[in-house]
Amino acid sequence: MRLRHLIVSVLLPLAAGGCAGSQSALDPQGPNAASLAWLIGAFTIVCGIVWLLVMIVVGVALLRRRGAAEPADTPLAEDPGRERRKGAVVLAAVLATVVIVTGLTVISYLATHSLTAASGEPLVVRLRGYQWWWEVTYTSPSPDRFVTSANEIRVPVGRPVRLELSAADVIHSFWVPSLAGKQDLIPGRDNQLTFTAERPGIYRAQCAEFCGVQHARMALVVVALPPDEFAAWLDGQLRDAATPANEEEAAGREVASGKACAACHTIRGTPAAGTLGPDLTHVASRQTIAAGTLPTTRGSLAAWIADPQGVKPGNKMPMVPLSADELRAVSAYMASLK
Ligand code: HEC
Ligand SMILES: [Cu+2]
Repeated sequence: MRLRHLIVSVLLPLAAGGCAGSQSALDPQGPNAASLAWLIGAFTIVCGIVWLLVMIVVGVALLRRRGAAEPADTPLAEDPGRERRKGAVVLAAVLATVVIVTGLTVISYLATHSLTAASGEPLVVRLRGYQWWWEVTYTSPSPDRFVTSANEIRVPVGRPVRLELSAADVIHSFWVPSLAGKQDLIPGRDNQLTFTAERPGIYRAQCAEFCGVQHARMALVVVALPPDEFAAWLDGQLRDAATPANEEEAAGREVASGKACAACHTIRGTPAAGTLGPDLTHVASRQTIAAGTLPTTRGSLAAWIADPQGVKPGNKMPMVPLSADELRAVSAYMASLK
């Protein structure tokens, strides 16, 4: 009874604990993540078997010694047959070790190799890490089709995506466990990561290298879309910011281009052209603001603009003093930037 309780209490958390979902290396949604999941599975099984064998041999040795102790007065007595058997066992163990270690090295080399392999023309996306948000730039063979966004990467299903990783300030690390392995973003060094999403879906990523006070609130989502939906979305992103539909939004645009906001943020089609913060041209089309901190709604935009330091203490956006009317107008305008 007690043993059963023990087994259940050990296995249940393992079975229930975070093995699936939108951020799990054990629930791969693309070939790159699948090869890593396969690798960890193979390592776990092989090492588990080795551990079990060692434990069995140790157990047998402990039990047998009691009965078969050699007479104390002849410690050097030789039994040629027994010596030969011992030698054979040691040789077999050494050979098995060599085979296992070599095998594991080869499969891990092959799996690592497959991480940068891509079939077909990849979509190249530049990902730049800032304290504490992600700048995302979609590149294209024609320079007038570059688009900058933040904290969200949209990708077409089935097409390889090559991320070109860089960092503006400190070392960050990009990890989207459902789709790929982990890769660092290092100031002054360009890294790459390739992945393919096989199914439409939303996959969560997280900065995986401690990068300062708001490291935990530096998330990102990868949204995988059918290719035609992706193309339509990209065309929409290429357009300038939506023109205000009413007086309130027009007043909000005045605030965004007249106040300090414009020094840090770009809103294409308006005078705002700063580059210290996320591009806001289509901010309302993204799922979250402040790198996964809040869902994008008019209310959370207002809460953020009114007091960014209260929402995400220490982040690099200062509170810009606004009147109640200005705050209402600018958040209405932000919410209209689909
Ligand atoms: C000194 C530069 C600076 C100023 C001034 C500034 N911001 Fe920001 N803003 C930032 C930074 C940096 C972030 C990213 C913060 C983070 O997520 O850590 C940000 C984030 C945002 C976001 C969320 C965007 C997203 O996609 O996550 C909005 C919306 C925003 N700012 C609007 C404004 C408005 C409106 C003003 C003016 C009232 C303003 N900002 C003034 C630097 C600035
Ligand atoms: Cu980071």
